[in-house]
Amino acid sequence: MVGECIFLAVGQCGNQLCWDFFDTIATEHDLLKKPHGYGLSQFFSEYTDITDNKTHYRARCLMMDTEEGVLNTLRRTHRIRGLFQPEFMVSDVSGTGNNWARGYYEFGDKFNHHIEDRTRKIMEGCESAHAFVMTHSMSGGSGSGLGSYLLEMLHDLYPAQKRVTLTMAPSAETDDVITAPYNSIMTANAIVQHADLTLVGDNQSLSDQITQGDSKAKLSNFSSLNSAAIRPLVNLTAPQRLGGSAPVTLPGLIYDICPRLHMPFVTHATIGAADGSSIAKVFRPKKWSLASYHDDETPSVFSGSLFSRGDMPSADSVRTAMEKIRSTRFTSDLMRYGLSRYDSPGLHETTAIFGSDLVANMLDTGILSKFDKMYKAKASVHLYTQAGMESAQFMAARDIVATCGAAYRE
Ligand SMILES: Nc1nc2c(ncn2[C@@H]2O[C@H](COP(=O)(O)OP(=O)(O)OP(=O)(O)O)[C@@H](O)[C@H]2O)c(=O)[nH]1
Ligand SMILES: [Mg+2]
Repeated sequence: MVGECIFLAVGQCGNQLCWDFFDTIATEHDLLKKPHGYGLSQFFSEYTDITDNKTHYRARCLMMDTEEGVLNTLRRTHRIRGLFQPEFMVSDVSGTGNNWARGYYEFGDKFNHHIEDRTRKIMEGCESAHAFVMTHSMSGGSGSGLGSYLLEMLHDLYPAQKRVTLTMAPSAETDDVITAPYNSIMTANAIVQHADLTLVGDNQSLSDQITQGDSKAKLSNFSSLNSAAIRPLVNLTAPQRLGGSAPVTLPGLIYDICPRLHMPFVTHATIGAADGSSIAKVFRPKKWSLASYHDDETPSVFSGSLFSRGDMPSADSVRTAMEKIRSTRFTSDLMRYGLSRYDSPGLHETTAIFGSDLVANMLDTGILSKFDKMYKAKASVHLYTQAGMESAQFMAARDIVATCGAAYRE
């Protein structure tokens, strides 16, 4: 029996990531033609349609937004729209205007019953749900504010299930949301307290990863960024979905990766070919999904796991690569790794996820300093207090996040 994962998508980025994730795994399972994979039930429920007497699938998923445009477009145009039911889409018309407080207070209040009821309904369709996976961005108002509300609600109502987030953080140089520093710190604060594992990426780093740093190679939309952003989750869940020699569950991964960090961010990278020499490449900044502000651009690692798809690298080459990583950047002996072999023809990828000080760096020198600058000038603070937030909450959240960032370095 494979424990189920329930997906929760919040805001524009969250919903687009979620649909792209399901599109990718539906393709891997050939869901629309010849479904296969012993762990299909992890993400999909089955039902028989009496009109054609065939088995059909539905994503175990609840979708939320404070405006309706994104969900309307997805349900009208996306090629896997048949996997999603309107009953599990919760939306409104006004949006939050990039304001965490409106997402948290106004829409938390407004959607509360609806979300609770729909989540319970999905839970009732599971035999033993073991995790929630939330997709969202930190910088707008819905994915951040309503997402924070949701994490808190899940923690309260379903403490036994792990809460995993796939989170897009603002990029260092190309912030496109003015209030992103406030929204990001308030969201990081909620993640620290209510999430068990966060896979975090930023658009600039993902774009560099795809274009290999070629500034002329412009990305015209979010779809290729999203393919890169969801890849770690696709790969990490693959052994359980498709079968493999060392199936990994999300709760098991949390146990391995975050054995002692109370701020459970991880960083990860997807690399091209699964041989020992390229495994070592995960330490090259262009392969990371999150920007680094380190002087020497290489993070310290506290714990980590590697997952390979397709052809297995030889045991020797893996050992050599791991030794290299361990000897250069490892600050403890907590390195654990699992290599899983399972069928995925044509795919040669290794996803590495590391508990590291990369996120501490991002928090210390990136978002936190922008937050401090804005807060000192009291820029836009009134918009948050008008929406129900106390001004003291800004600094309280900032201090919790900064403390957690510092804890990585101890
Ligand atoms: N990778 C990726 N980033 C996205 C996507 N959509 C939006 N973003 C980024 O997410 C940030 C804004 O967050 P949104 O998700 O649009 O905001 P929201 O959660 O809908 O909140 P509102 O402010 O209420 O609209 C910006 O940095 C965008 O560049 C997406 O599909 N993929
Ligand atoms: Mg939006």
